[in-house]
Parts: sequence; structure tokens; C-alpha cells
Amino acid sequence: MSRGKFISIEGVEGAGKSTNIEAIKQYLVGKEIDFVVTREPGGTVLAEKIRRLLLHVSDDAPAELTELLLIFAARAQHIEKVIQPALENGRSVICDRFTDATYAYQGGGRGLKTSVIAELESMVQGELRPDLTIILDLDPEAGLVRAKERGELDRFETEKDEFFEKVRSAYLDIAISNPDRCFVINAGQSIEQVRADIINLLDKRLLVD
Ligand code: Z5A
Repeated sequence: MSRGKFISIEGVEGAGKSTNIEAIKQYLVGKEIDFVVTREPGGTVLAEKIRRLLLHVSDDAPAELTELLLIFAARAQHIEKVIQPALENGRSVICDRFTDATYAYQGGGRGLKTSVIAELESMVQGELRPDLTIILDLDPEAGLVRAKERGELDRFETEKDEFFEKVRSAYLDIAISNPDRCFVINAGQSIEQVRADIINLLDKRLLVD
């Protein structure tokens, strides 16, 4: 049985990850590709509990290193229980954020060292990396307007504009460093155009090899 494809989707708040995962699901159904949809932080009962700790606004917010370790703890559980089994069983995995988010938020946004993130990445993931990463690029201000329309802001969404500018810029750097895996899509376009660009990308990249 051939291994499933691992697709991650990334971007700043409100860039349209959830919206476009729906389009990816429809695409895969149309191609008769078996898949699971999951997210980070989260994806298992335990990892979802860690997610709540991470997003909750609290007087005792996690320190930067605590945040990083919690994210990788959730990821270790998610990989072991959901991602690896699915891929090994020939199912594709669509993941709403993965480790590029850690490089972008904890590395770019918080300023933690890339070498520390890379060390944890290697410890937790071994060789596991997404086959394809879609980066939805959007002016963070526009993303926050979209996110705010949904109601209460989580702990990340209360960060300053400067934080999100760094996150965006880190994502664009990741795309430059990983041109075979990462594809940037302009998420400031209409929902229909973003969707068309994603389907076009999947047609070109997903069914190759
Ligand atoms: N985090 C981290 O720090 N480190 C890590 O390693 C990981 C995560 C894995 C939760 O992530 C937080 O975890 C995240 C980073 C941190 N920070 N925050 N906040 P999340 O992915 O669950 O949360 P999110 O980024 O806030 O996701 P989101 O706000 O749900 O955004 P989205 O899924 O990208 O957007 P959406 O729900 O599809 O769209 C938002 C609205 O915009 C909605 O009303 C849509 O109808 C609308 N929309 C979408 N596309 C368009 C276009 N093209 N035009 C107009 N309107 C649109």
C-alpha cells in the first residue's frame, strides 16, 4: 500500500485555513483519495487539552519555552496517534497548521532560536515533514478583522500588530527556504479565487509521483 500524502495549511489568523480546508476536502473526495482532516495544536483528546491551555487567556500564561514545549508535546501525541497511522494506512492527512507554525509564531513572533525548534522537530518528528504546505499569505491586519468578526479573541490573537508582521515574514522566509514543499497563495483575493489557486496547486503537485 502506498503511503498517504501529508498536506499542511498555514497562515496568520483569519487567512482562511478552515475555509479552504473545506475546498481541499471536496477536491480529495472528487479524486477518490482517502483522507483525514486534523489540526494543531490538537487532533487527539490529550492534544486538544494542551491546545486549550495554550489558547486560554490567563494570569499565569505559559512562558515562551513552556509554550514551545507544550506545542511539541501535543505534536508528539498527534503524530503517534493520528498522523503516522493514517499515512501508513495509505490515507492522506490534511493538517490545519504544523511545525511551520512553530517556526513562524515561536521563532518569528516570539524570537525563540530556530536551532532549538529544529532540535525539538528532529526529536519529535524524526524524518516526518509535510509533502506539501500551502501558505495563505495575508496582511495580518486584514486577518485580525476577519478573526474578530467571529467573537472573543484567544491568547495569540491578543498579540500586538508587530508580532503578526514577524509571523507573516517568517512564513514567507520558510517558503523561500523550502521551494519544493511550500507554496504561497495570496489570501487577500476573493474566496473563489483563493480556492481556484489551491485547486490548481493540488492538480499540479498532489498527484505527482
Ligand atoms: N500556534 C502556534 O503558536 N504554534 C504552533 O506550532 C501552532 C499553532 C501549530 C491557534 O491556531 C493558534 O495556535 C494560532 C497560532 C498558534 N494563533 N492564533 N490565533 P488556529 O489555526 O486554530 O487559529 P487561527 O489562526 O486563529 O485560525 P482561524 O482564525 O480559524 O483562521 P483561519 O482558519 O485561517 O480562517 P477561517 O476561519 O477560514 O476564516 C476566517 C473568516 O474569514 C471567516 O469568516 C471566513 O469566511 C472569512 N474568509 C476566509 N477567506 C476569505 C477571503 N478570501 N475573503 C474574505 N473573507 C474570507
